Order: sequence, then C-alpha cells, then structure tokens
Amino acid sequence: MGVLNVTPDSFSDGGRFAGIDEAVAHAVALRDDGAQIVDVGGESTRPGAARVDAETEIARVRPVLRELASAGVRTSIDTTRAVVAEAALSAGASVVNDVSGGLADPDMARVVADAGVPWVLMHWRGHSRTMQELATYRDVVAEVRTELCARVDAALAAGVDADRLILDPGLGFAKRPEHNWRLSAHLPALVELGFPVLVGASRKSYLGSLLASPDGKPRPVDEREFATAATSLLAIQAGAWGVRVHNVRATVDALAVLAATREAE
Ligand code: PMM
Repeated sequence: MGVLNVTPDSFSDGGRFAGIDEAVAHAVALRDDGAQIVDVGGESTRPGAARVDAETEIARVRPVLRELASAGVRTSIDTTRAVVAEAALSAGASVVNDVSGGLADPDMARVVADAGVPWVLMHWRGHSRTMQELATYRDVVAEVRTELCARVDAALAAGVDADRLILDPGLGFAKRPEHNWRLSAHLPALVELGFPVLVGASRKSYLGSLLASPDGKPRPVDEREFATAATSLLAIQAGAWGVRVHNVRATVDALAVLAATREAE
C-alpha cells in the first residue's frame, strides 16, 4: 500500500502533493513502483495535528480519487469519518482505511456494511491532539489485541462481513517507541487472530529516534527509507498481509529479497 497524503501538514510528506496534478502523478508513480493500492488521505493524523472539517477533507480527496479511478489505480480512503468514506467510495475508492477502527464515527460501520468493501480497523485510542497521553499500557500486545477484537465484534454486529476486515496495530498512534517495537516483535499475536494484518511503520518517529545522531537529533523523515524497508521485510516475514509505505520501490525491493529467499528454502 502506497501513501498519498493530500494534506498541507502530514508529518512525512505534508504539502508536497496538495495540487491535484501532483497528487495524481505521484499515485501513478507509486502504482508503477508496485503498490497494489494507493491510500489517499485528506486529514493529517500526525501526533498533535489539528482537525479539518469534513467538507475540506472531501474537497481534498474527491478530485484525486476520481482521476485515479479513471487512471485504473486502486485506492483506499484514509479517513475516520463516515461522510468522507461515503463520498470517497462514490468517487472510486474501493477500501476504507479507518485509523480509529470505527471508534471515531458511529456511522462508519453502516457505510462500510452497505458498500461491502474491505475495512482496515487500526488500533486507536483518541484523536491526534491527545493520543500520546493515552499511551499507557501494562502489556501493550495483549491490550492492543483485546481492543482490536472489540472493534471486530462491533463491526460484525453492525453487519460487516468478517472476510472484509483487515487489522492494523496502529504503530505510533497512542504508542511510545517501546510500544511500537514490542508490537512489531509480537506481530504473530495479531496475525493468529485470522484476519489480514496491515502494518504502517513507514518513516515514523520511532525510526527517527532509533537512527538519531550521536548528539540525539532524530534522523530526518526523508532519511528513514532503509529502516522502513527493513520494517516491511520483518512485518511480511512475521505474517503481515500488507505494509503501508511512502517509498514503494524500497519496500518492493526488500520483499523481492524475502520472496527469493523463501523460494530457495
Ligand atoms: N499511519 C498513518 C496514517 N494512516 N493507516 C493505517 N492503516 N496504518 C497506519 O499506521 C497509518 C495509517 C500516519 O502516517 P502518515 O502521516 O505518514 O500518513
């Protein structure tokens, strides 16, 4: 899954693809690099980010989704709002990627059930402004697993088919670096629930901290690609179904190494 943020303020690529033509060209390039789906978002989920209203979010994503549908690029809509998901699906998106796992908007389950599309349920505890205060766990793996199972139960109760659900540990969302590492190390605990698992580690700040300079400066966002490719390889090796990344080529190369190694077993 390639990332296309059509926002002026996303943490890794904010402002770069705010124009429709630039956004479409970038999404086509992600597809040509090997992305099977391009995830289009119109609201930044960066820790501390302020929210935009639904009209602004729709105005950002709709024209891009329409163009991508005519260019034959498969898209998901990255939103927590049912009204945005609905507009995006009618503009050509075919997957809903909801970082709140259905918690932010009680109407989301109905929209997804009616449309019959795949729904990514990410682990989430609150909106960006406050989420880092919610990063308290006794056993992060067990708690994320239990909280995701509750989202699955809610989705099924709302009439969404089990085979449409995809789970995501939500790295960086109400998680401190040690939580992200622990979840990555114990990914099989989510995989064994039997749903496809998506992992979004790309360029996240815990990688910047890992690769900090000797004086403690985090590695800049656009210099985290090798580490991101390593996270992709480890996630797929641990049984993930997909990875959400900004630089598709680096991940595709890393996964080619994994595939060739597995074939030679
Ligand atoms: N991370 C971000 C946004 N959307 N969706 C899913 N399913 N999983 C993630 O980890 C995730 C996401 C934040 O990253 P960005 O600002 O680079 O898009």
